[in-house]
Amino acid sequence: MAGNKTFTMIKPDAVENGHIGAILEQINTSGFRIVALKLTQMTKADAEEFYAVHNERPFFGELVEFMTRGPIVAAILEKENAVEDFRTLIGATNPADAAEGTIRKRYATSIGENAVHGSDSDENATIEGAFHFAGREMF
Ligand code: DGI
Repeated sequence: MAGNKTFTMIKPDAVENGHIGAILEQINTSGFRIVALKLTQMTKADAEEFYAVHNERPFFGELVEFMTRGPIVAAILEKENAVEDFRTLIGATNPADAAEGTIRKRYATSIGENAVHGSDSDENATIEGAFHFAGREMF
């Protein structure tokens, strides 16, 4: 899984607010193929591991609490230049700074509850995809 794939989560806020369909539609019409997909919920241990790189940050507790409070949609996406193009599609971390038409601009509510995740490197896309999916769940 190098170069042409990325990993995403539709976060609990966007699931609660009924945006799963609209976000998947925007992902598909932007040229990404869905390789793996499921509705799941992270445990506290899952979220602490997934976001371990942030464990010294002041918002870490809040981030773990948020990401575990309800179901998420996890997906692996395929496209040329997937990681960078998907980061462009979702927009800046803080929706207030996100470009018009981006997923976070449309569906996020705050910097903490920002609707979607997108891997920040090919290496992390591989690690994060494997964290959520078994080989037989990837198509
Ligand atoms: O790669 P991103 O998701 O755009 O951003 P990141 O890797 O810097 O941070 C990961 C997540 O952590 C981000 O999507 C939301 C959360 N986060 C980042 N900065 C803040 C934050 N949450 C809160 N509450 N406050 C922050 O300043």
